[in-house]
Parts: sequence; structure tokens; C-alpha cells
Amino acid sequence: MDLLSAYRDMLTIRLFEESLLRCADQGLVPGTIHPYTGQEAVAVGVLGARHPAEWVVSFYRCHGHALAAGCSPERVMREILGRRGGLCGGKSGSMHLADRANRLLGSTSIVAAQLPVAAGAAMAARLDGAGHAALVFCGDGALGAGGAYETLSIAAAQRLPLLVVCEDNGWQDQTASEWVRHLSPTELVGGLNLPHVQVDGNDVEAVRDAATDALAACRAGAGPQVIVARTYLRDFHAQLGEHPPPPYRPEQERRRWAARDPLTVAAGRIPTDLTSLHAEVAAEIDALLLAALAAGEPDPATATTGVSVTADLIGAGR
Ligand SMILES: Cc1ncc(C[n+]2csc(CCOP(=O)(O)OP(=O)(O)O)c2C)c(N)n1
Ligand SMILES: [Mg+2]
Repeated sequence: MDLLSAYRDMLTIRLFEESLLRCADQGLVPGTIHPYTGQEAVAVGVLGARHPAEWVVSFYRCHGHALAAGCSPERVMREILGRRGGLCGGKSGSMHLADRANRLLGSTSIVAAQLPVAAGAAMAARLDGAGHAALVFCGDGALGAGGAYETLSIAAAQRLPLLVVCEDNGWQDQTASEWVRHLSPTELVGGLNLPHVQVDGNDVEAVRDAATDALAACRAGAGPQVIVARTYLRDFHAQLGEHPPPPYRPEQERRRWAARDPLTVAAGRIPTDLTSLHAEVAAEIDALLLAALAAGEPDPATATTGVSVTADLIGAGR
């Protein structure tokens, strides 16, 4: 893989998210945002292995997935800030990003609800007969939800070409996953006999390799594959309004993970100086943020357009 280009993509997501958090502190973001900081290597590694015709389904922590899927950062920023020109015309906000052009089928705020939707996309891929797969991202807590179990069971029985990427960040909102009494992601998928691998989710090259292999298996008819990517949120679960949550995780744990930040891991393998790249990406993000803030709100006359889901959603753009 081109590590420098992956680094640039991860840096774009990081600076995008950090700008948004600063906007939130100033009361400029309507609703809640779930930052993706620290988990960038998962989105960039997995989506670097995707065929552009393959559908992706995400959840409320979807900004990084959208950017790594190829969505315009400017349009995503406008969407999250509720400005004119947003990716979904202002109807998605932070948690429900969708983009037909880049085959982002949608994102959901309901934990695990993205999994059955993705199984449908995998069934559509199978019926298409073009040898493609469908991909879904979820948290480690999501795999403990009933809908996840049902989806994996049906997907396994039907050998659907579905890649499930579980982003195991060790926390479920402000509850540590080790406090929760349900099976761990690997226990659950192992119990269902699903092929799965655990990967260092802060190592973009390792994630990319795992996704390349898992997608090849899906496309070859081996049925659903699961990647459990161990990673960590750099900031926090979510921010509603102007006030970030009080610290809820042990400082020592945060420091330990900060030392293994995905950008640091990748930078350690890139021989060139990255200072000018940082300045370049920061300038790009500043420019699109200023343009978004200068734009007005969406035209109220568009409030009811494009809100019904029709059968052509999957078929369009084939
Ligand atoms: C069905 C449902 N139950 C509860 C919630 C509230 N909730 C939002 S995020 C979250 C934690 C999910 O943790 P995980 O799946 O590990 O994802 P992460 O947020 O860590 O990325 C919960 C319980 C919800 N959105 N949907
Ligand atoms: Mg989690």
C-alpha cells in the first residue's frame, strides 16, 4: 500500500475531527458528535481494500468512514454543521451520513442496526453476480446486541459476502467493555464458527492486509468474515452541545494508547519529513471549515425532498 497516502488520509480525518470538536466547544454543531480520533487506521486500512462498487454501512461514529469512502470533506463538514451544500442536504447531521455516489449506504444511531442493513447489501451483491462484497463497521458493544447475532447467524447460513469490521475500542459509551457481561467479539464470532482475525487497529498496514484477505475470501464465496480491530478513542465517546464529557477513563490507559497513536505508528515507517504535509492538510481543513461556516442554512423548501427510500437506492449507479 502507499503508506504516505494512507497517512495523509488518516491525518485529514484527525484534523477534520479536531476542527469539529473546536466548533462544538463554541456551540456551532447542532446535536451530538461522536469523534473518530484515534481509530483512523481502521477506516483508512479497510476502505483502502474495498472495490469502489462495494457498499459500506456505518454507524453513529461515521465521519471517518465517510471520508475514507471518498466523500467530499467539504460536503461532510457542511452536513455536520447544518449548512447549505451538505452531503445529505442537512437531513443527516453527524450520525446518519449516506452518499450513494461513494456507495456509503447509510449510517445509524441505533447500536447494531447497521448490521442487518449490510447483510441486505451483501445479499444484493450476491444477486448481482459481479463477485463483490458488502462491508459494515460496528463497535465492540454492538456485537453483543441481538440484531448482530441474528444477522451473523443468517449471513453465515446463507454464506453472504459480508465483511464485518468490529472496532474494538474497549469502551461502550462510558462503560468499559470488561465490565459488561456479554461475550467478547471474538468469543461471539468464534461461537458461530465465523472466520475471524484480530488485528492491531492502530496499524494501518496490518488493517489493510487483513481487509484485503477477508474481502478476497468474501468475494470467493467463503461467506461472512469478521475483523476485530483493537483500537482506542483518543478523545471521548461523544459531545452534545458545548461541553465535552468529564474524563471517564484512567489517565494511564489514555497515555498508553496515545503512545501507539495510528499516526505515530505510520509516521515511524515513513522516511520523509511530514511537517509540510501537516501544514498542507491543516490549511485544507481550515479552508473548508471557513467556507462551511460562511454558508447559510439549507433552504427550508428542501426539507421534505429526498426523504423517502425507494427501491432504486441499491440499483442506482450500477
Ligand atoms: C439500541 C441502542 N441501545 C443503546 C444506545 C445508546 N448507545 C449509544 S453508543 C452506545 C455504546 C456502543 O458501544 P460500541 O458498540 O462499543 O461502539 P463505540 O461507541 O465504542 O464505537 C450505546 C449503548 C443506542 N444508541 N442504541
Ligand atoms: Mg466500543
